[in-house]
Amino acid sequence: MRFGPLVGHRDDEAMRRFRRYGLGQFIHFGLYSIPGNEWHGERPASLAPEWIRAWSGPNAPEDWPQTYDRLNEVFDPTELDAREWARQAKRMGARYMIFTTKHHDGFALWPSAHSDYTVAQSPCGRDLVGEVVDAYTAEGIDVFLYFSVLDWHHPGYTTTVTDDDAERAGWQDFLEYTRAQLLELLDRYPAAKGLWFDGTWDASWVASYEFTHRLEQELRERRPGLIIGSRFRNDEHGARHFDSNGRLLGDYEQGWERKLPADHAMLDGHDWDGVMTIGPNAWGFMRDTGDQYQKTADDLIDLLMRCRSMGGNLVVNFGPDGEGRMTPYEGKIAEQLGGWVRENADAVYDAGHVDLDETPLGWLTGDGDRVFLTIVNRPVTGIARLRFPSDAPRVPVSARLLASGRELELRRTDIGFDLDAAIHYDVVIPADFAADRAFVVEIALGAASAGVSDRAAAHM
Ligand code: FHN
Repeated sequence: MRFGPLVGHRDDEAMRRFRRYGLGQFIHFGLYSIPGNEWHGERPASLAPEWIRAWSGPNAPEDWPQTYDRLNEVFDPTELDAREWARQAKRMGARYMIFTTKHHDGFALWPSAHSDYTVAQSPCGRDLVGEVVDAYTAEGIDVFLYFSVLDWHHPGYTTTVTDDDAERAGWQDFLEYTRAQLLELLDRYPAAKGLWFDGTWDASWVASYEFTHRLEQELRERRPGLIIGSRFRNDEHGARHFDSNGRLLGDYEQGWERKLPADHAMLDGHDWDGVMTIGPNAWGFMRDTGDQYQKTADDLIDLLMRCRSMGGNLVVNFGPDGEGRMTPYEGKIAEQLGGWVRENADAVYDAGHVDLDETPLGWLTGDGDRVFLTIVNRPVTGIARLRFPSDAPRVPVSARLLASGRELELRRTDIGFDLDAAIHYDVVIPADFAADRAFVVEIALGAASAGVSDRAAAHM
């Protein structure tokens, strides 16, 4: 495989930091934030709002793509305060964020020297990428630059592989423009920690594997330590994310979009993150979410801890309005999620997958000395039971509620299963403990010989 992975499994400081991000924020912001999924009271039947330029059919406005493309002439998000976004993200507990520098419409949120379709050709005139990178970096939040290869604006962009000489020349121009913009992003924003690619599925890009292989090498040389997900390029057989021999193409698995791995084993030791919308499939701003279900803070806590239990990060998406304001609902979610994460930080950031049987009560994370059980489904019995292998060198020795520190009764319970290779540990959840959200039980581990005596012995 000549065009397989350029790097193997990384364990440098940047990747160790990635593993401890825990929670991230995605922001989709661009020209599509202006219509917010509707135009003069009409809206497309079934498109994600940031795809509105692709609107067609009987209710699409006349000359819609041309109208959309001229939105740069009115793009002026005067309410956008990147420092306010960053402070909100900090309160939410995000340790990294991904910002759409250029989405599929091709409009660049930085004054790119390689395009005439950027913030510089709009009343905005500001370098929004620069503002975001500076504001988040100042809050200690790492920034990843989202970049869509797919580009509806560049005349040379084509979805297919073509034999036509003029189209081939156009595609070559497009490749050079893409390379120039990516190098420009790295040069302009040295604080950015990673590139987050999108729109890399068309046959034209897939067939450009020699170019993308060279370009990945160039990007890595230009910025040692840069993190690149698996969605950038494919091998010479068209295999994406993983090459034809099953090796990861990038530093982490980047295919978990609005879906999560079924279990830890299927990840095969790869780093990963899962990106998630708050609505069903809306990344950009939506003026009216109608009866579409909006995830609650409880949903996101559940998803966050599910990701952490499998060693991944959860990235929650936000779609500010055309003025650059966060929506009230998303603002509320950020505060609620942040409140929970603050109280339970030990279970979120430095804790990852633990090799214990899953439990229907919720999600397990651990940091070597402690196991954290995030209880999402509170047991009616008042007993949270965990299975440990009977030969485990380290076993539970004490338990408490992580948020308050309240000590909990812990018992070693032999339930008498024939040939059971597990020992059960029961944590008693006090009946007088009221919780209106998921809560975390912290279980300290100690040498097996120091473990609590079993229930039978305790009652003799
Ligand atoms: O088409 C895009 C979509 O608009 C959005 O940007 C998401 C974010 O991960 N990515 C694409 C589809 O994979």
